[in-house]
Amino acid sequence: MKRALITGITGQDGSYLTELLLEKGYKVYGVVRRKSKADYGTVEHLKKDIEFIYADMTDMASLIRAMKIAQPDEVYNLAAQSFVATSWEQPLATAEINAIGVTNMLESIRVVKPEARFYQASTSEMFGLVQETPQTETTPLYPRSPYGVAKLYGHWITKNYRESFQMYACSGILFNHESPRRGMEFVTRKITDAVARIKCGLQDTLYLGNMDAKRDWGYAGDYVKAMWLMLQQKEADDYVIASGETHSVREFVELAFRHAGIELEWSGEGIEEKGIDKNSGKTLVAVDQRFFRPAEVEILLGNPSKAQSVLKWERAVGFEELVRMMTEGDLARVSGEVAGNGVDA
Ligand code: NAP
Ligand code: G4F
Repeated sequence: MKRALITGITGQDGSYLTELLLEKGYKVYGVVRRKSKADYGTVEHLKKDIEFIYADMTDMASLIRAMKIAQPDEVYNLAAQSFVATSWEQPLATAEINAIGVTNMLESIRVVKPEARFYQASTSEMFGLVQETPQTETTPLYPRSPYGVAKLYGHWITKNYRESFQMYACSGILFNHESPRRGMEFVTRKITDAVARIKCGLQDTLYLGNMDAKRDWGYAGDYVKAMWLMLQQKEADDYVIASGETHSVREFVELAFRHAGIELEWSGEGIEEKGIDKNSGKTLVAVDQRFFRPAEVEILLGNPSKAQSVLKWERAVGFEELVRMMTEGDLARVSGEVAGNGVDA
């Protein structure tokens, strides 16, 4: 039985990766942080199948302890302060977790079990002010947020440990991936949750920032398969994982409302732009300056050719299907809550 240690197991990707590894017969160990109220996040439903270890990316002693307990064949480092907007509010904590935390994990592996295979959750946010389109493994990096800068360190320290100590250490440069388990503050989930709340009469308007931003969005369940594949190769390497399509935030909004049976038409520009319900004439979407970022990543578009040819990785879920899955998930959840609370939807 193979053994895996997953940091960030309570997050979106942690849950899909755990399901995949359990299906493959792994023994799964998950790093969790101590909280005032026990909370297993997205893996609540898998609690009985996981061995949890209390540790923190900023505390190397705790990671060494986690390595000693788990004795893993594979380590998946998914833990991060992953919300880009927060990285301007907490740049030092972001660096401690997303940059130094990676070295803490790599050193812990070196001390306890250097032959363990290591996956680092790198990100398309490192491309930032993109230097070429589409982005590949060789595109120059130009991060635009404290999050992106910290992840760039994590990316390079992973490469450096591979080259310095011959460790099997890979970085997956993953483009945005979403799901019904996505955190509520990320734009896709914020949209699908708002669509459901508006549909159920619990919210009037969805306020967003830059709707011109374009992202290469895929489904998290597809992307965790690539993480696993990266650790099954003969040689460690880095791979771009992307859908190869880019869509604006505005397109995502339109499609999510359409799945809920609401057609929008747009009026105004910039901060005055509004999404209006064609039927009722009500303003359902508006712009709020507070959601703009100090520096923006305007467009991301990845080229996953290397992963397709070497790893034989393919995504199964396309953009429309992803939006449908997330909107339906939130519609079911919110309408269930409304029914449960006795509120008339
Ligand atoms: P997520 O849902 O925000 O999950 C982050 C996880 O990290 C949570 O389990 C969180 O634990 C844990 N964590 C945060 N700080 C920690 C610390 N100091 N010590 C230990 N654990 C800590 O993120 P995700 O979307 O699953 O993404 C997984 C990884 O992929 C992240 O590294 C992210 O930066 C990267 N990534 C994500 C995407 C994407 O589109 N989703 C794209 C590229 C790269 P708590 O539950 O205790 O908060
Ligand atoms: O959903 P987002 O917050 O994701 P972002 O910044 O692209 O980061 C995500 O993907 C990265 C991979 O590229 C990961 F590394 C990272 O951990 C995270 O998972 O924002 C997407 C876009 C941005 O351009 C943002 O400015 O949506 C724009 N946006 C417009 N209005 C908004 C909003 N984003 C949020 N969160 N909230 C808004 O109201």
